Amino acid sequence: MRLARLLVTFIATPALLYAQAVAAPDTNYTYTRVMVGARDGVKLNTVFFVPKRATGPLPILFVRTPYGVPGPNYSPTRGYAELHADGYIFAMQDIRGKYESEGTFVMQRPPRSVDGPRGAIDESTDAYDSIEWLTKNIPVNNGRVGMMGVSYPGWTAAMGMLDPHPALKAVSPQASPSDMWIGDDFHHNGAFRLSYGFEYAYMVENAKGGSQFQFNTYDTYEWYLKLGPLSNIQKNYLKDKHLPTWDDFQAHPNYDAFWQQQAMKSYLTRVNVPTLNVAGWWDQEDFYGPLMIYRELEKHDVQSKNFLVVGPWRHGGWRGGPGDKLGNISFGSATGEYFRKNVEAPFFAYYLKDKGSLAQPEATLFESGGGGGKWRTFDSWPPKDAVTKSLYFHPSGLLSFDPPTAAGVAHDSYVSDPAHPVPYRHRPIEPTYYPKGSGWGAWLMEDQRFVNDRPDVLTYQTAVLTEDVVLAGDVTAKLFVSTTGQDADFVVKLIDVYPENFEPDYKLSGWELMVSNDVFRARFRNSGEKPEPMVPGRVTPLTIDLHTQSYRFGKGHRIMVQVQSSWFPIIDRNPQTWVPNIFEAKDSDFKAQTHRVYRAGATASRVEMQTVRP
Ligand code: PG9
Repeated sequence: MRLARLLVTFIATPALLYAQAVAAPDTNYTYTRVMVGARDGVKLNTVFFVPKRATGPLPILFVRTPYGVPGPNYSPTRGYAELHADGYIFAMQDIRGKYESEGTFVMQRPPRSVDGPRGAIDESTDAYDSIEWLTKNIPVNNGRVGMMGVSYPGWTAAMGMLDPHPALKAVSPQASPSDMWIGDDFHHNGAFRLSYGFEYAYMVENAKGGSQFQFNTYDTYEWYLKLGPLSNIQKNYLKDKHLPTWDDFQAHPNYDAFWQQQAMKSYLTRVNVPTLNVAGWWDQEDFYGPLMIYRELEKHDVQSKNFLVVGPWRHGGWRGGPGDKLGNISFGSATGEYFRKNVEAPFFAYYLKDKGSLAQPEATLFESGGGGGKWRTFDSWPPKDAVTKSLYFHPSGLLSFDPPTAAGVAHDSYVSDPAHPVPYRHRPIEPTYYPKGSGWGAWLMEDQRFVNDRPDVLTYQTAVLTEDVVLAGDVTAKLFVSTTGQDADFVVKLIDVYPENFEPDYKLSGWELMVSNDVFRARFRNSGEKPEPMVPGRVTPLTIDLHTQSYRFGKGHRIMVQVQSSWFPIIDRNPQTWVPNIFEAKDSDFKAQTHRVYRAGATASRVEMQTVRP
């Protein structure tokens, strides 16, 4: 069974939904498979479905994927019913080097330089060449193409916008990564996403058609801890086999040219195709990416054709299903259906079929919390009238919008021991894409009470709120820290604490729901390219981007902030002593250290958030 199909069958990874097999062909479509030649002669495996009952020329929706294209026993409407109700030709392609396509796969192949050699290829030229073929060869197409996709296919859609084919009229990059070192799948602020990075690299590169690493331990927390230093992955498991992406992780621990060339930021100045950026507030893989793409495109969006949609979703959670719930948290309405019907379908219908008048607001964001949630629209994001408020850390675990009054120095401290890292989610932690089910998809919704009583987690919480606090915009942690060691990670989590007697659903009583979070590897505090040791005992300021949110902390709830220094095994362990490259650290380099978080006077740690009136 193809890997993509296997993954979809068991865990319905939304990014892979396209490859989902159905029992029989959809009799409403004719299915064709062709090899499309790119400019360098490499042939790309491409399938397309043409509606049989088309009464006139139709536009083409085009998806380029590393996860395998469907066979004839498939319905393009699966997960896309609202869109296909309008009538589209649907085309899908294996990107080069994957499944049935020729050529070499390169993980997140950096765009070629525009003044580089003639005939150079990248994902944008492959998209261009394929669109050229599709529009010339598929009968009764209307000469317009839309690209879309979730995650990797979202990124290939975004790549299609660089020097686009003239027929490319609309693009929806959904959960597209944009910078694998700063904030997407493989690292966050330089901290390596160990379990995801390793398991994904293995899945995509161990075999052309994909495969899964076979863990001999169900609880991967235990497996990764026993693994010891990262170099043991090559030594004890991969042995003589080399995965290009694993080699790259080891060779490029810092934000060097390798990662910078791949990052999308500098290329987005070239884009002028109408863009519908889609993200999920609780996307466990690529939340940074879509927001960054939206903000960069916005800088050049003179014609107002760049839009943002964010809903209460996990990675790809808007594809298929109602989207009324994630993990144990309900949102009071079918948010996925709403998006597909009222945002996605009209966007493509307008640009590809001249249908409707496109009343698409600049930003359509779901405000979660407050006992469910609601869609809100904005003419800019963050909202222009947002006011920044700071939540300060006080003695005895108190969190307050009031700054500390005491001058001088005060701190809380904890011992962070790499031999006992804080689990990032409830154990047992199944392999990320475990075929028999994994908590990966909704881990960001998990109740954070499971770490409250750990001595290496600092917890600060407000009094019970007497009125709603509406977060609308960016969240940033400004910490002042020190360590007895020479490096440390700091994880900051902004949490909504449900009332102890939560009547709408008593199982949620006291639930601690993460609203925003991220990790920062302190060696990169001054530069991603040139990491520096921390000076033992020196108070050090850290600014940690906790991204952006639209969330209502309801009256009767509390707001909580937790600070900790490990999040294992999604983040690799920081040795906390100085090693130039953590991938080369030895067992003996990993040492327990005491970290302090300061909370008074000029070193008052806080979480800043943009708010609007309730
Ligand atoms: N998050 C996945 C991914 C995208 C791009 C690179 C690496 C991983 C995905 O779901 O496609």
